[in-house]
Amino acid sequence: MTSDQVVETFGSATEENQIDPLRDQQIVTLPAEGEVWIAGDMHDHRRNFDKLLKAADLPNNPQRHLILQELIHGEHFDETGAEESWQTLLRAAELKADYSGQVHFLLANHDLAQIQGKGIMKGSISVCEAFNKGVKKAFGSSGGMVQVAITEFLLSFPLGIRLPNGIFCCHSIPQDDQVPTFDFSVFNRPLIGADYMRKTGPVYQLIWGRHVTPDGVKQFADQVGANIFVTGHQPQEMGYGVNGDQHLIIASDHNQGVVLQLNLAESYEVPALVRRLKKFVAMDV
Ligand SMILES: [Mn+2]
Repeated sequence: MTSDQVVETFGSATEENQIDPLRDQQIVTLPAEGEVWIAGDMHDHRRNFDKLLKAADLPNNPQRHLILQELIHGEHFDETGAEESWQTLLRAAELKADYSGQVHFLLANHDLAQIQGKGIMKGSISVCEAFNKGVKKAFGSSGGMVQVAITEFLLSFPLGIRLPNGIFCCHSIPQDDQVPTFDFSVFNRPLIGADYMRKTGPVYQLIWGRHVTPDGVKQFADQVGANIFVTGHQPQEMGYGVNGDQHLIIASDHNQGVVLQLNLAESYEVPALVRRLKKFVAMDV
């Protein structure tokens, strides 16, 4: 693909995110029919991503929705330190462009760091700089143009996806002490620069939250009007973690990683959700 084609693909996917008929401001609401497959953090795990797309088989399953998050910043480094997760992000953008009604994204903290060009280190390396180096390596003098298209694409991701059965998907939940002062209007209005600010911005607080307790989850759920949250963000060695009776955490970036496969017409409590988890290692595709 040429840089022009790549920019065009990211541009189409950006537009599809923005004009999504299921979207109202920063929330996408899925219909009460069909299925949804929810993936956790992917971090450029290409084997799992391949399996996911193959198994989901979107062209032959038009009733199936797919939720993706935190696709970038993985382990594919070359000898010069260029990191190449833009390739997986591009595949996801192609998928959105081709199956716009079925593919949905959630904004994650690694996306925000990449938008801002800083904020996450891996040892002494900035993963954002390594990502940009990968783009530059592939597109040379057009790298800057591609980088802008990627930034626009990441900025077009919604913050939350509401399922008709009371489940709310987002990348993370604000830490407990931020919930009482959290600006819940962030879901229902256009975003401004201050929303993304480190520590104080509600977007930042939402997607960087860690160590949230079941009490914090309950407070947040009451305000959002949800029963159960399905999030990513916190690493899960066994692929998932149960945080009280209103919060399931999933991860998709290793062999024990999982995807959550739900029927949109059914209701679930957390134990039932756990039974609907499918491990990538057990996916025979
Ligand atoms: Mn994260």
